[in-house]
Amino acid sequence: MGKTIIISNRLPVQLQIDNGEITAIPSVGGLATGMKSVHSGGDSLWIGWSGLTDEEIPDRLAPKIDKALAKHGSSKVNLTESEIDGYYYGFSNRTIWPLFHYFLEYSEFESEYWEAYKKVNQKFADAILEKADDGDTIWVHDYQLMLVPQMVREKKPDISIGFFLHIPFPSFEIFRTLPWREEILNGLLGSDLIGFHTYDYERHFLSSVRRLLGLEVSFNDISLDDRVIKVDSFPMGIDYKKFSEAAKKHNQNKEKDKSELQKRLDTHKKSAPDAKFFLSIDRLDYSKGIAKRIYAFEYFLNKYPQYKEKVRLIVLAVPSRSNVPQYQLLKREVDELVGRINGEFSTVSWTPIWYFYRSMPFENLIDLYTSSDIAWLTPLRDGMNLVAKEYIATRTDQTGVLILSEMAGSANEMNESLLINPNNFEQIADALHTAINMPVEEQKQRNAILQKRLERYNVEKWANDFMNSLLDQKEKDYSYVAR
Ligand code: ADQ
Repeated sequence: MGKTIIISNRLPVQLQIDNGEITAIPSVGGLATGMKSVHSGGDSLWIGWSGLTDEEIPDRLAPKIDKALAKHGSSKVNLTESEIDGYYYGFSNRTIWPLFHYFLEYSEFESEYWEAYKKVNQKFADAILEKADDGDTIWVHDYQLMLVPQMVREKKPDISIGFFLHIPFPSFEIFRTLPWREEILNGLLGSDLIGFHTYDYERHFLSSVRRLLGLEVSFNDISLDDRVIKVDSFPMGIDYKKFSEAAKKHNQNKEKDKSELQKRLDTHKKSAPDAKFFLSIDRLDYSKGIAKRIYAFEYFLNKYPQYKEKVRLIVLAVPSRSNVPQYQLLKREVDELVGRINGEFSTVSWTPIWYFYRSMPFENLIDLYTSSDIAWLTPLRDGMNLVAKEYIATRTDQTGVLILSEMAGSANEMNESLLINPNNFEQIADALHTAINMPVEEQKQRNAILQKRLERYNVEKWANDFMNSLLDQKEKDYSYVAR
């Protein structure tokens, strides 16, 4: 059996440059953790962009960087600033991201972006081809690299290629508006296995393949002249143990070991023991519905004034893609909205919204998850939403209520939460009211079921299921060709 090559826009390590010395630190993100079982030892290689453009890497440091990355089984694709502008901030995040999240009006169809996307996808494909042998297995990740499977297939027709999309695949009516729709589909069809988070995304993709390319689709197989491509759903899980154990440890912390944030949260809890914390955590992205959530909070305070001074909304927004204009506009909108609502409702002893615009260390994320009575996650569209799963995993005493948008992929597996339509303020206000008053027994019943499911379908199982399915598919393929 050959090696596995994982390929994604970013590598699973972060580079640190200190006095000319380079260190690569493994990142703690879900994908990096989930792939641990696949990306182990010497028989796997991860290819991606290092996060530094060619202009940012002094020539004398380049070999050191390569060496530091190699220690983590990683190899970088070199990209210039202008390539990152066109491929990443351009086509990936101004064309595909908004379109696939149903923000058609935000999608920019610029041929310059498309050219950069093609060029950079070819660079990633070339980086794979340079390292790949015939018996290897390639796993390509996400919307930034949709042309890579076909680019590799052209040069290595028998190699095994899997592709997983981490964001939604939109319905045919949305997807058809993309000027390069056939090219994107053909790029993906270089794979042997194409995976999505949900069955709906899978059906949308198959419908586009049938209607735009006229290919034969039977159940979830696409037949080409010489190959059969399997399309399937693999809902991504979390590193359940990491979150539940961190929460257990956190709950046993003595006063002196607590973080400043936790001490502040405790002080507020003590001063108003009946008050409830609502938690909202996302990257600052228009698809996550942050501004709407804050409007819905205002609606809730007006509809149920008895909760004034009794509830607090903690908004943690992680800075993201801040050179894209829509993200700058959103930042301004959220800043103003929080200011206006706090100005309108605050009293001497109460500020309704605590707003943090930053990334937080893992420890503080656990402080927030474990201290919040209600997690309120209402994306307008979200491929999966791992925050919802992380919140449940940290509720070691099984209390807590999750209010989750129907538009998140995770809603399919989290029926025991309170599912809402993020555009329906009436329903949201009522869900918050229900959550505040939900008996502890009911909270525990719901969370026990959710926890059992999340513990079983964790991120390692997700990665292994995908890899096993890819191996099966390749075996099936060979027998098909041999017939
Ligand atoms: P994202 O859009 O980034 O991912 P999500 O699935 O919620 O969304 O994952 C965010 C991750 O970042 C979580 O693991 C969370 O712990 C972490 N995080 C959030 N806020 C943080 C903060 N303030 N500080 C530090 N860490 C923070 C994309 C898709 C999703 C899909 C994932 C995985 O958009 O729909 O679920 O990929 O496929």
